[in-house]
Amino acid sequence: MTLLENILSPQDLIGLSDAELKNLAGELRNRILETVSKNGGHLASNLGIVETTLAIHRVFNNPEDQIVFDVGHQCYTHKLLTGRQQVFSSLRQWNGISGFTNRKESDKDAFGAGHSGTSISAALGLAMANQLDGKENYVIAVVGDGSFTNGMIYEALNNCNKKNLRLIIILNDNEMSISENVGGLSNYLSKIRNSQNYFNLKHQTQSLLHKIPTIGDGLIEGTRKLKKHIKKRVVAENFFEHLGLDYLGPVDGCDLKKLESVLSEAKSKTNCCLVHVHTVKGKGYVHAEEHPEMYHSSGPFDQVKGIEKKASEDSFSAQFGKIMVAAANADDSICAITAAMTGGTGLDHFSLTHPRRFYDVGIAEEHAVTFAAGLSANGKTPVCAIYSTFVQRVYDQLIHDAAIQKLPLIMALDRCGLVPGDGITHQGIYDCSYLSTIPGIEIYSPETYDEMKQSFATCFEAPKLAIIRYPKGAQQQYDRSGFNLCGEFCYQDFDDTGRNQGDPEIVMVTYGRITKNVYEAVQLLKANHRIRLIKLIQVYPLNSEKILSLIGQPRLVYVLEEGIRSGGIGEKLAAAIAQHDGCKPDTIRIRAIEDPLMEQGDLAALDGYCGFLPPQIAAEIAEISKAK
Ligand SMILES: Cc1ncc(C[n+]2csc(CCOP(=O)(O)OP(=O)(O)O)c2C)c(N)n1
Repeated sequence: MTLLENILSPQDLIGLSDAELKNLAGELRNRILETVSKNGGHLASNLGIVETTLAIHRVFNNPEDQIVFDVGHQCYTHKLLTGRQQVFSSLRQWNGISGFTNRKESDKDAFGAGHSGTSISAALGLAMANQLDGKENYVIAVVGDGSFTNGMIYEALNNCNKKNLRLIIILNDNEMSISENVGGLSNYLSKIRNSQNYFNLKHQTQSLLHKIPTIGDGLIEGTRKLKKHIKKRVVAENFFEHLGLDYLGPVDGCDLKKLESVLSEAKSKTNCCLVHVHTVKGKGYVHAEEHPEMYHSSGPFDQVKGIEKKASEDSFSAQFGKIMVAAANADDSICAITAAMTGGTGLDHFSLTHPRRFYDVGIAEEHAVTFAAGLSANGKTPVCAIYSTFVQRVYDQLIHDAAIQKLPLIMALDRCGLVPGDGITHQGIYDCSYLSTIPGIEIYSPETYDEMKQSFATCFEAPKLAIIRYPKGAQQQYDRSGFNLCGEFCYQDFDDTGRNQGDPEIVMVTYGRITKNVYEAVQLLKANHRIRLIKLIQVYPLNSEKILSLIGQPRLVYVLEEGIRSGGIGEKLAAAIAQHDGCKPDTIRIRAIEDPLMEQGDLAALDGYCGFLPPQIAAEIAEISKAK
């Protein structure tokens, strides 16, 4: 039996010897590596934080003391120590456990996450609630240095200057976001790390100051002044202390003993205390230590060989990168902006070929968009590349800083639609609904690389506030040769009924990745039904006249949308039909995402859950047709 198998709860960590703890850390790393290499996941961040998590669980009493992990992608050791060993092999799989913290999964996950920068606000709320209830439990927020580039972190820190709040912030500084961390804060943290001796000196001086006795009335004032003077000369405060927090560190994140000692000291502080821990991303797996960015988040790979480097051009992200480089070569007003996702959005090559017009602003989507609007106001053509799920944060910036000011701005939305693996917090299924409410916006949802290229060309030609949205991965493969292109959409008629009686009985409307599923459903139906399949490329605003005249008067209009139903393109089309005199179908059905709170899984599982698999679509249509 391994040591890890004996750890059924954090209480089992108490009483382990130093040697046993060291072995346990090794076992945890092996288990994480073994699982991530099979299922995919966030390897490097998790390997780096093993000892820190062990120390937290030895010093604090979870779940009474609550731990809030920022982003939540680095919580694997926490899951393994808190009763989830048996199910750990189901990490990120359908009906399995989440790759992030999740309140539904365990009461040991005090707060769920997936998006960066929320931990300190949430932890402060938890701690305040405890204080109101007279509880003495601690709340511990664990935040990476990458996430410290987030505006919300500072909004929360600004509120942490309260006395007797049992809140401890652990800054997990591995010098990396997904790629190298950026900006002034990253430089500042490196300065703090490099002044280790200075902080040791500060620590010693502070202890000494406490020991100076204040004897006699006359001496009291003098001693106070002396203390103040020494403090000013030797014990300069850092940024966190200026905000009213206590600061401890930097402490070596591989040294369990030191970590435990510093965390115990943090418990004794009356101010909110920030503990600065220096860790190594990828620790213990040589491939990940050498290439932490590559192992930040990955699919399955061979443990011995590591991830094979292949220059894949076959993805929407890679195509976007190529489009941007070509466009910037031809037009020197074009700029690219990313919020800490250079590799994920396909902008690596752009960052090298056009470094002056490339901006990685850190995990700061709100800032990215307003910054881009500023570039736009002074004549540049900014393209902001952000994942659909993270664009949820920039609704106000798009309205307030782009739309109202009538500033052209192109948003390249990656990972739209259903996203496998990461789960509930990462689905790109809301964007069409809420972004279509922004005045003057245009939304394109290309299904192919050619359509993507054309969408960008249209937006570059006549700059506007536009969204170009596309899915994770590669373009779907199937025979599209029968489609007729009509500008903003294309269509194809199918009829193997032999009846050849003119207009289609069923019109199916869809867009994006899911078109292939609809196309395959049509193949199952076309022997019995005359069908017209319309694929939208520009999904908003709809060219209603053109589309509605093509829809005509069928028995059924069936819209399939890989997004939430409420406010989606399907509902907009249904409203347009209702107001149109010429387009009068007997029935309109919308199949869209009804339950956006679905958990993680692969694409087939997610499609199946939503009723998007071709046989499911065909069966639904056959059923509706039978009832008519
Ligand atoms: C709002 C938001 N933007 C982008 C991301 C994608 N993302 C996930 S982890 C990460 C880097 C986090 O860096 P850090 O906090 O230092 O943690 P580390 O992985 O280095 O431990 C990013 C950019 C996200 N989760 N949330």
